Amino acid sequence: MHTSAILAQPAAPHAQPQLPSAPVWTVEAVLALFELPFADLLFRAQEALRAHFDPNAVQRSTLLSIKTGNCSEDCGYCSQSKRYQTGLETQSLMTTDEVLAAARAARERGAGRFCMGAAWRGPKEKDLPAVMEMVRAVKALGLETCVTLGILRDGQAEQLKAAGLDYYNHNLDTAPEYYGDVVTTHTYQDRLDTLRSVRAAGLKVCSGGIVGMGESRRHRAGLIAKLANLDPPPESVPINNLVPIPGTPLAGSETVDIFEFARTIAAARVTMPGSYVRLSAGREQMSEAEQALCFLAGANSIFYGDHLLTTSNPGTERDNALFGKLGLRGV
Ligand code: SAM
Ligand code: DTB
Ligand code: SF4
Repeated sequence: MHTSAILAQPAAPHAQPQLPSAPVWTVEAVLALFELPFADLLFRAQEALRAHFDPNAVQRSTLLSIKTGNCSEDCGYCSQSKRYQTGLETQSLMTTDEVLAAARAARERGAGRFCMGAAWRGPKEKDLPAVMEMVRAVKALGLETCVTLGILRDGQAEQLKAAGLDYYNHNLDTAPEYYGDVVTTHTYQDRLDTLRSVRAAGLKVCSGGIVGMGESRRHRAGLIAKLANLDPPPESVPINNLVPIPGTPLAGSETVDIFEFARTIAAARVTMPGSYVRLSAGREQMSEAEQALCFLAGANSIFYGDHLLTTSNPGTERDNALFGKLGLRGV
């Protein structure tokens, strides 16, 4: 900008004192992390983890699909889009009693947070009171609450906050320049706008993405940079490994090797050291050693319970056995 243009700016009438801004992560800087020798990257990730967390404590969230399938959107990875023949059994919105039964069972198994997901582009005004009732009821069990309902309109995040919601999950999923290859029915800017309204309502943000959708390493670095540059970064960052769903456009995507997946987790840990980084979908397809590598790379959260939304997850017995072998403590 030309100097006279700067001088021409009128002073803000009630200028706020400038807060020190968070460091900005360029895509190049995140790519440089990906390119480190593997042991160097994992060492950086462990340093970051240990500066902020008990390195052997793993946060556990249980997922429940409260409304399944028949979604208007065309997300190329998703079993729940009505545009793809995935053989999914659809289900309309559950009752609060059904949700409560699942939340009680999750609490008994040791989950600390209960996440409710709905296959909507976004909630309609008429849907929100029922979801708010579920949030109130789950919260009253002493669990942290999270919902993932899609794009929010003005005022909806505030209503959810008033019902006692702790977290809203809304993933950026990939780099901005690759998003249009994955989804065409809404935009990256729609996702960012929802994250902004969630933050403005005082909710905690859960936002991450998917690895293995045919994206490049630069795209993976671009996703991590976008998340890390949110101000503040999300408190919770789920990193999903694509679960290929037959019938979806991305079902045939090439699998990303485990070292590249672990590098993505480590890059999230180094750039967002104070956030929970969740080893999310795709654990069912990983060996114990591969999951252990992801914990070494800085993951400190998982989905806990037999089911994700429409696909399976390792059972709690298997997870408890793995935690025993690794000396990890579920929280
Ligand atoms: N409809 C809402 C939305 O799209 O925001 C909430 C539910 S949506 C299923 C939540 C997230 O699940 C997606 O953003 C994506 O990151 C993840 N997801 C969905 N299908 C997946 C798959 N097959 N493999 C890995 N992650 C998946
Ligand atoms: C997230 O990042 N992963 C979860 C949760 N947030 C909602 C969903 C994973 C879905 C995996 C495929 C399925 O079960 O349909
Ligand atoms: Fe619908 Fe969410 Fe699946 Fe996209 S990811 S098709 S918005 S349920």
